[in-house]
Amino acid sequence: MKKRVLLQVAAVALMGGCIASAVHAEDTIKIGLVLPMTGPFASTGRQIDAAVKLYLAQYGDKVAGKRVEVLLKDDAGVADTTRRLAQELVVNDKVAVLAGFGLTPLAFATAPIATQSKTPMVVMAAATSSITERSPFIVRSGFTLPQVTLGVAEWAAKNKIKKVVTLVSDYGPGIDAEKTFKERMLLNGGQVLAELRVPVANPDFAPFLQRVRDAQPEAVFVFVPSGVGSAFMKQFAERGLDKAGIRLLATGDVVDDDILNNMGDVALGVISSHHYSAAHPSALNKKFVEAFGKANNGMRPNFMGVGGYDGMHVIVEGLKASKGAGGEALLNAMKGQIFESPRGQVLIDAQTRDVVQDVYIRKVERVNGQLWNVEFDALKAVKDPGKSK
Ligand code: VNL
Repeated sequence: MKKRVLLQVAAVALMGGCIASAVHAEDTIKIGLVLPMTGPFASTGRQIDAAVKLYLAQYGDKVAGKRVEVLLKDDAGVADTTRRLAQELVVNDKVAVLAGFGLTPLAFATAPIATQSKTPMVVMAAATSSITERSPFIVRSGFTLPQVTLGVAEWAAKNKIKKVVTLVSDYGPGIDAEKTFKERMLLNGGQVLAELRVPVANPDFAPFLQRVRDAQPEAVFVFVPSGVGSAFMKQFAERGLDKAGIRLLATGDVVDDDILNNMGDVALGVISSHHYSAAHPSALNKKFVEAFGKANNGMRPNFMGVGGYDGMHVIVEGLKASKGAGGEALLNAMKGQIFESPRGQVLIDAQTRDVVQDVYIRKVERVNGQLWNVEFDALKAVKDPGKSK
């Protein structure tokens, strides 16, 4: 008797579960969000996850009468894991769109899955120029390294800096940055004394900084991925490069807003160019920075957070236009979108599926006791120059 009742209860519970999940599946649109939530690039995952949550909290999670559900997966920054998770999200969870992708190798590894399954893939972080060429289903909501490097290279020329050394992380985005900076330098009559490439995993900057010193340039141009700037700046100061009269020029990745405020005086005066600063003086950005901080224990959004926030905007507006459909309908609805982001005006170029945006020249300054990248000049509506060659 007891056993039978138990079995009945179990059967009813099972049926109920099936019905609930069937109803659930019909009423939801799933977004597969794959990010490095652990490992050396966890700050990128943390920023994007927080921004995606903030977007849905601010604008609601209802689209075309359905609820948007984000399935967050941690790839720990390992490409094989990203690929496997993306495959499972497409095959088992039937997501309408894949999103995230904290690093270039992770985006490269997933591109064939997007193509084969015709699933749109929104790259929120990874920034090597060629990523969007790996699949016609890739749309980028962040930036490219050639795009942001142009600004600081032009600043160097304008400020009569002729002799530089470049120092970059030895993989896609670093090589893009190195190439762009060098080309601009040469075009403007400058000279690159040495091109140094530092391993991505557990970088020890000391021997490279010694080589920078030995070359006696007027400036060193640096790219390291988001989060790594802290270790770099510490060694830059320890080696006394800040006191040796060698100017530090960088992309905004090095002085990223997630870590800038803890860098100390060594960061003061660093010139960088980037598409986003938390100090961007627009009303929309002020609201964004405040709401982001409020929801996340005072955390300051960085450019990764903005890539995630705008990526959600592109997805949600795309889903509205596609009436909740994924696949090619969603892809087409994401192309050509124009909107105001916390970074300024952005356009998703329908041809390249990359972002066209302003790139700002900034200087690290202390304002009200905190360090900020203060924007003082801008290149308007910059397209990724990496693909025109
Ligand atoms: C990449 C580019 C990653 C720029 C970054 O931080 C970054 C990439 C994690 O393409 O791997 O700041």
